[in-house]
Amino acid sequence: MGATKAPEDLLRRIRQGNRFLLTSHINPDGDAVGSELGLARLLRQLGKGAVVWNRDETPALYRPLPGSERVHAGADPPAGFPEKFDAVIVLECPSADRTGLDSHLAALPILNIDHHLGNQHYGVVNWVDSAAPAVGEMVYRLAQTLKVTLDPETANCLYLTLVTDTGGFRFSNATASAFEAAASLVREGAQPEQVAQWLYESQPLPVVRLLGEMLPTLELHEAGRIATVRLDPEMFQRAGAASGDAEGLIDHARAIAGVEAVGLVRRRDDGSHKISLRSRGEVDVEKIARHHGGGGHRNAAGYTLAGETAEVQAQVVAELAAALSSGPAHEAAAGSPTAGAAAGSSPTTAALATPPTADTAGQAAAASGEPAGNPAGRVQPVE
Ligand SMILES: [Mn+2]
Repeated sequence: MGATKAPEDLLRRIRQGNRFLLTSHINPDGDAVGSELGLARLLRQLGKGAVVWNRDETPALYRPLPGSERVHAGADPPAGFPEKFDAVIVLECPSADRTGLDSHLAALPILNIDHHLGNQHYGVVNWVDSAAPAVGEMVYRLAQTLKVTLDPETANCLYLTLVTDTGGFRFSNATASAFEAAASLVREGAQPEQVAQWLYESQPLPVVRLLGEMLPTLELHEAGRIATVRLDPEMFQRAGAASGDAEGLIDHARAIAGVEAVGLVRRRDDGSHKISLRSRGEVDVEKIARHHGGGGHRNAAGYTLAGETAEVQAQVVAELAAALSSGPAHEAAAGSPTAGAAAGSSPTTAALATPPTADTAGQAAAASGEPAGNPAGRVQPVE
């Protein structure tokens, strides 16, 4: 599937319309927010009105993006909707219901711009390019077709979509066209250093303090193939951290060489335990979570367990050990530990790089209360 051009019908509707509502999926990620804000600026450059409306708030991570303060968030429509709008442009969203706003959106023609393989073509116009590294890259192509010269702020918005969707140009969707678009956007004024600082160097202090609380609890099991970490309410208190500050901390344990599966045992105020599991490659932790009434996807899942912390942790380790020995990763590892490590890491990259996989994962993970990002290295909102 090569890069496709924006369909004529889309161009015509954009040229003829005066005012557009832009939206994306619930729990918006970098590609969603960057594409929306970038396209909104581009439309305004064409003399059109554009309002971004998302069901959920913009994650703190993406709030430095220009225009994020103007995003309308929540279940209630913005002023003048729908009568003052000509069309809805839905970006980076595989189905209409994933906007969380579909009952409202039906009032207007929907222009669907996306790169998910499983996109349901719910628009009157559907521009779906599953080869695109990010929807922001499609918006960039749209700008070229419409002959709009980007300003540096718009270039930054679209550049951010490439960084987040490719995991900082690490996933297999970091294709030549991803780098080409990135290079063009830098030429148009995007600032990689600035964007990297927003995404990777803007952690609130309590998050780093909480990491400091968590790391001494790190234990390795099964000859270093399983890692466990723990959190409890006292640690949050000492770190001055809020509940959401733990998001992404588990990835520090998964980044250890040789570790194939991680369990985070988090004791809550009421004494129950929230278990978060992460794995590499073929090691399936969703099965474990589902067994306990939780959910997620193969490499990231969560559930709740009652009991004493030590017993809960022992059970987590036992179930992860069973998952290791039943997965193909184990068979690969049987011959040589070194080969096993390599076999464990490369399929992860391949599996997680495909946008539909990642999105399905995010969807399921969100349903289970797990972070909606890609846990194997995608940028995760740290709020
Ligand atoms: Mn995307």
